Amino acid sequence: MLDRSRARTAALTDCLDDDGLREQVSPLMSPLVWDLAHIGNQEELWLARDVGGHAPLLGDIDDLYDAFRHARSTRPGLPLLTPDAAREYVARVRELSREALQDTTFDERRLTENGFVFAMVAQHEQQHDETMLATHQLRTGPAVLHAPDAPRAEVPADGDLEVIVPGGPFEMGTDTDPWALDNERPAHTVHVETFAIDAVPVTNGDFLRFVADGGYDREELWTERGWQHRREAGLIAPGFWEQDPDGTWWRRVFGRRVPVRPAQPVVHVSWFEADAYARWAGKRLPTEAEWEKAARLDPADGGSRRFPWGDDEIASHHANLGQRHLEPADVGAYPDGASALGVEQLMGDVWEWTSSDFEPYPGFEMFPYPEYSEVFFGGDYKVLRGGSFGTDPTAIRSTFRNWDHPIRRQIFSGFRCARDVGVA
Ligand code: AVJ
Ligand code: FE
Repeated sequence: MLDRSRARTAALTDCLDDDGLREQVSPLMSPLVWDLAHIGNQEELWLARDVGGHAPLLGDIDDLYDAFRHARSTRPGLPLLTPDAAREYVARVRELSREALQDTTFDERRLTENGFVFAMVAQHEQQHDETMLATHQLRTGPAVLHAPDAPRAEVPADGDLEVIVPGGPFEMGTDTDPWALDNERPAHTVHVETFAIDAVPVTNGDFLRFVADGGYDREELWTERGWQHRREAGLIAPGFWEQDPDGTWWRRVFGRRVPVRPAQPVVHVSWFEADAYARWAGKRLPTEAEWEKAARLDPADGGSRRFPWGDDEIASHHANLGQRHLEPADVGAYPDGASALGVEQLMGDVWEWTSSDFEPYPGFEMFPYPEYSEVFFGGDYKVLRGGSFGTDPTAIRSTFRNWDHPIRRQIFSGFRCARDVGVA
């Protein structure tokens, strides 16, 4: 898994020249050469030094690559390693990680403490690879990334279709998943009322109707903060959408201009836009607990599964993950990935905004460092679930929790709606 993440990191960085790697394409993102060396530095801290007991390889570079010392917007001004030096550094660190791996034993059900940090480091690299993919999406200039189109649905799913999720208790989070990060723990029982959830994510076609119905101009559909942001940022459509004088909408996707495909899940929307759409549709966003119950509940035994389709490892027919495609797949394209209740495309395609703030589960214990999750609890963050086309299978499961500010939309974010249903 470490090798797979490194191949992806190389693909995302070897396609640009040194200037491209040093460029800051948006104040929201780091130069790619910072992500590259940060990946190596985190790996050095956790594997080469902590597990392997090695001394620092390059003297005093930890501060440069500490995400908490330097805001993303200031990183181009730092005396960063050159692209070649960064490549050499990450390769040398990897050699030491391999040595440390030889001496580490893994427990089958719960990775031992040293074993866990290998899983954490592999996921960390994949998370930064997704962040680097978002940086690529923000770049201008010719396309440098290539991939086959995502699957098309012969018959796109009916966007109005909902699934009823029965009320009652279910087990949220996990005590036993060896890959789970601290914020996914511990398992705990949560009661939710019976509710309805969309069987598939909200599509471009759905969202176009919201745009055409004046959704961006109707204050009553937005929260107060959402409306203020919509005005200040001048939002009129999802991120990377462009309109021709004749009214046709296009999307800019990794350096190409493509028609807005009605059957594809909408991507690059902020929480505020998702929330306004849901109100326009007479619905609401699901809570995080509702989303997880829709994904995990097995009504046959009341248990919670690792993935919507069960506990089988992720295969390519289940979900659009791992940057195999550079776009979400049409709704209806992954019937094999449906949950036991029949909810589709929960994994992959687009991260799904929920109505929930990012908070610790009852009994949360920080592990192994507070800067992964703990320092973000109580901040201005909404939870996203399920992963996107740019998320690697190692870095996603139905318990995985992502979070971001409600104004953000450079991430591969979409959503689906839910609503209350009266119980007879
Ligand atoms: C879990 C995606 C919000 O990218 O900020 C990367 C993951 N943590 N390095 C992020 C992470 C430390 C994190 N997210
Ligand atoms: Fe990081």
